Amino acid sequence: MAKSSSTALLGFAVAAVSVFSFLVNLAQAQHATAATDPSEARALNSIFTKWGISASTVQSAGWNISGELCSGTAIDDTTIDNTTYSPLIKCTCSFNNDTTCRIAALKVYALDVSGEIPEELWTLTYLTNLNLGQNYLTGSLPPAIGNLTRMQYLSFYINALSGELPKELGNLTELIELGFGSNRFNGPLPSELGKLVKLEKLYMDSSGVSGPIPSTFKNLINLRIVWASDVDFTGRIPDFIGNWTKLEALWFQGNSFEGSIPNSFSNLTSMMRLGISGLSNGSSTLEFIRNMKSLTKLELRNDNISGPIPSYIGEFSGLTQLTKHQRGDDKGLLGIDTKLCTFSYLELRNATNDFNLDNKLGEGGFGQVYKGTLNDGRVIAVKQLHAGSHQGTSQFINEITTISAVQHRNLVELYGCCIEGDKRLIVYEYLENKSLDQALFGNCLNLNWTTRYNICVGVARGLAYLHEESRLRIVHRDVKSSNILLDYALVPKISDFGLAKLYDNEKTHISTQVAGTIGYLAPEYALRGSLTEKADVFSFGVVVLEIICGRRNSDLSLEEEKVYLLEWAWNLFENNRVIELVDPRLSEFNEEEVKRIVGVALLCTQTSPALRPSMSRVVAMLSGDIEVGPVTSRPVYFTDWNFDDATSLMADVATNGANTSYYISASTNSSVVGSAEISQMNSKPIIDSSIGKK
Ligand SMILES: *[C@@H]1O[C@H](CO)[C@@H](O)[C@H](O)[C@H]1NC(C)=O
Ligand SMILES: *[C@@H]1O[C@H](CO)[C@@H](O)[C@H](O)[C@H]1NC(C)=O
Ligand SMILES: *[C@@H]1O[C@H](CO)[C@@H](O)[C@H](O)[C@H]1NC(C)=O
Ligand SMILES: *[C@@H]1O[C@H](CO)[C@@H](O)[C@H](O)[C@H]1NC(C)=O
Ligand SMILES: *[C@@H]1O[C@H](CO)[C@@H](O)[C@H](O)[C@H]1NC(C)=O
Ligand SMILES: *[C@@H]1O[C@H](CO)[C@@H](O)[C@H](O)[C@H]1NC(C)=O
Ligand SMILES: *[C@@H]1O[C@H](CO)[C@@H](O)[C@H](O)[C@H]1NC(C)=O
Ligand SMILES: *[C@@H]1O[C@H](CO)[C@@H](O)[C@H](O)[C@H]1NC(C)=O
Ligand SMILES: *[C@@H]1O[C@H](CO)[C@@H](O)[C@H](O)[C@H]1NC(C)=O
Ligand SMILES: *[C@@H]1O[C@H](CO)[C@@H](O)[C@H](O)[C@H]1NC(C)=O
Ligand SMILES: *[C@@H]1O[C@H](CO)[C@@H](O)[C@H](O)[C@H]1NC(C)=O
Ligand SMILES: CC(=O)N[C@H]1CO[C@H](CO)[C@@H](O)[C@@H]1O
Repeated sequence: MAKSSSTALLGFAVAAVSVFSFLVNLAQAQHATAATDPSEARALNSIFTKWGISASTVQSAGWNISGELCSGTAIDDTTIDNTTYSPLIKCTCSFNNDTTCRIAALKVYALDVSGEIPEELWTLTYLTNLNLGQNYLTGSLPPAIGNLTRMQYLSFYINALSGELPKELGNLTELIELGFGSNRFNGPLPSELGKLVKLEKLYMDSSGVSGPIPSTFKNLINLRIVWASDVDFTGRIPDFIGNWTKLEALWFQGNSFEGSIPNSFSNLTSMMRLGISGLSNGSSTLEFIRNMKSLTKLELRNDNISGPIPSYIGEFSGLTQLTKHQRGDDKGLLGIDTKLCTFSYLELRNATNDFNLDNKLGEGGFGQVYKGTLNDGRVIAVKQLHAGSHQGTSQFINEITTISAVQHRNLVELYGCCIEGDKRLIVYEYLENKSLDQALFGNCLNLNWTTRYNICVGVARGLAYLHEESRLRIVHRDVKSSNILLDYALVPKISDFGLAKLYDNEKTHISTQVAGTIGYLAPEYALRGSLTEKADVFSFGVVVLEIICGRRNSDLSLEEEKVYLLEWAWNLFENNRVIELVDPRLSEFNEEEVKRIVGVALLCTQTSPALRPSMSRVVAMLSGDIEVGPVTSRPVYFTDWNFDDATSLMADVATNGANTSYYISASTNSSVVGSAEISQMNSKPIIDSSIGKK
């Protein structure tokens, strides 16, 4: 440890006189009317150096720091929250009577910065606003964080921070907002957090903490928004929450609470959005909502709610969503036995202009997707299941329950759904830039190398979250380019959870029904029905190759040696020619990154699931935090499986688009590949061949 920190200091000294000297130009600063405190400038310099944030990154964010750090956007009247620039600082120059400026706000948001938080950060004691959200920060939060006592807005949301939360967080008594959700912390919430009496917003969902909510939290009566889903909170939901009378939103879904919903909740008259799920060992009635006249969304699932929906609910004019589910009997998964009433069919028909073909966005798994605009102006994507779709109600419910139980930047967001008669519709956020396969193979977007690289990292993060970080461990089972959507900023979002399955990392599930898409299916799963999260890792590897090469995983129109992407990639890899894989449309790319990514893709597609890395390791490898391990064995592709009719199978798939999700009923016998009957879960019957006669 001591050795590495002295190396870091040396690195700083070298950097300070070369690339990063622009940050601290004291000679120039003397002419300015207000100058940044030199020790703060040095600290920031050092932090940015360690995080690999360069002068050009800063420049393109509209922050000109040649010369004086506290100038330009760092001192204009925006806040770090209402500009899109990142990284950015804000200075305040009004301390004492001197003209020294201090760093009052620091934003390093969504920059994919990785590594630990440099200790210099804890010397910036004038900070009131620190946003390090959506990066890949690792390591723990040290007690020194307690030195930043002026802090009002603090966010570490969506990172990979670990360890226990330091009790010194309780020293930050000016805090108004605190976000540490979507991280890998462990241990309890420190009782000292109860000292944060000014706190109004607390985001701690999927943070990894556990145990009971400390009794000191009774003091947090200024809380307005609390996100606490997907956290292993135990014990009863505390009665004192009924004293948080300013609460407008409270999310307690997927916790381990027991008992009932406290009666004191009836005092939460400002509540607008409330979700509670998975309360074991208790029973509640809906009586507590009597005075919640401002409710717009109420979601109660598996809470053993009894009694009728009260008649006064009609007076709740803002209530657009009431979801009341009870435990189902399917795969231990959250179940539904009542209708979701979120959007009416009529409303969605209206929104999509009667499912007008002009509004059709594409073909999702099992159904068509339309763009729509609701009366309130919100733009949505609506998936309408085919009348003849084989996706049954259970897959439909599966999709809704799975996706509503998870939340991540790289997963598509569910807005709601509608079942009316035999009509089944799912409503998602609308994503401007369509699907990855349309971008890659449809020539509609020109994705440059940086964008492609970021898409690989984003998809990897979404999967790492599903597999390792969310409390529900989920295998997606249908990872493919057409199931990855791109938002306005080309951030990838995984969609289509119709085939998703909960899994238990201790066990390999053997199933008789294999589901997925040919070309992306992991061999052990396709042949033996043996399912772990490593099946997704395989599919991810295939998608990555498609991203690099800008072509589908199989394409019969290409020269023979290129038809099967995995095979071609492996041949080039063996001959040290992987650069030839790169999409010819890319005029610029980074050769080192190409080699790294291809290495990762080949590791992910190893035949033995044990040789495939976990998705968190994939993220680390893609970010360059750890070395890409050795790729040892040639990946298996359909052509290697000795199917009697493998060629005709591939031909069928290729001509009809290798893009459709299938169910395959396979033998569970693991030593012999039994006859597997493939039937398509789509209206067009294409393939009806027997595979697997070894
Ligand atoms: C940035 O600041 C330097 C020094 O104050 C100045 O010379 C330069 O013109 C500025 N650049 C821009 C783009 O504003
Ligand atoms: C940003 O917020 C500050 C403080 O609320 C306000 O004064 C300023 O006008 C806002 N700027 C923009 C560009 O919205
Ligand atoms: C600032 O200057 C004023 C006027 O000279 C003086 O009264 C005041 O005490 C000074 N404040 C500080 C914090 O030094
Ligand atoms: C935190 O503050 C204490 C007391 O002011 C000081 O001794 C310590 O060095 C500070 N820690 C850091 C990391 O700045
Ligand atoms: C900071 O927090 C620690 C642990 O809760 C406590 O012992 C210490 O007194 C606090 N320091 C200050 C200045 O409040
Ligand atoms: C709620 O606040 C009141 C008034 O401060 C207090 O008397 C009561 O004990 C609190 N309830 C709980 C459950 O903490
Ligand atoms: C609601 O708050 C009032 C006033 O603080 C208190 O008397 C009452 O007991 C609370 N109701 C419940 C059900 O806790
Ligand atoms: C259920 O609640 C009862 C009474 O509070 C308690 O004795 C029992 O241990 C609880 N069971 C479980 C499984 O939590
Ligand atoms: C559900 O609530 C009913 C009372 O409404 C109770 O009899 C039953 O034991 C509860 N079930 C569980 C699993 O707690
Ligand atoms: C359908 O749209 C029209 C206007 O475009 C609106 O007046 C009507 O209320 C809408 N109906 C529903 C059910 O949303
Ligand atoms: C790559 O494309 C993105 C999005 O279109 C764009 O913001 C970025 O500047 C491009 N990068 C390069 C190096 O061209
Ligand atoms: C690269 C590209 O075409 N991006 C588009 C994504 O969507 C936004 C919003 O519609 C467009 O402005 C971009 O041009």
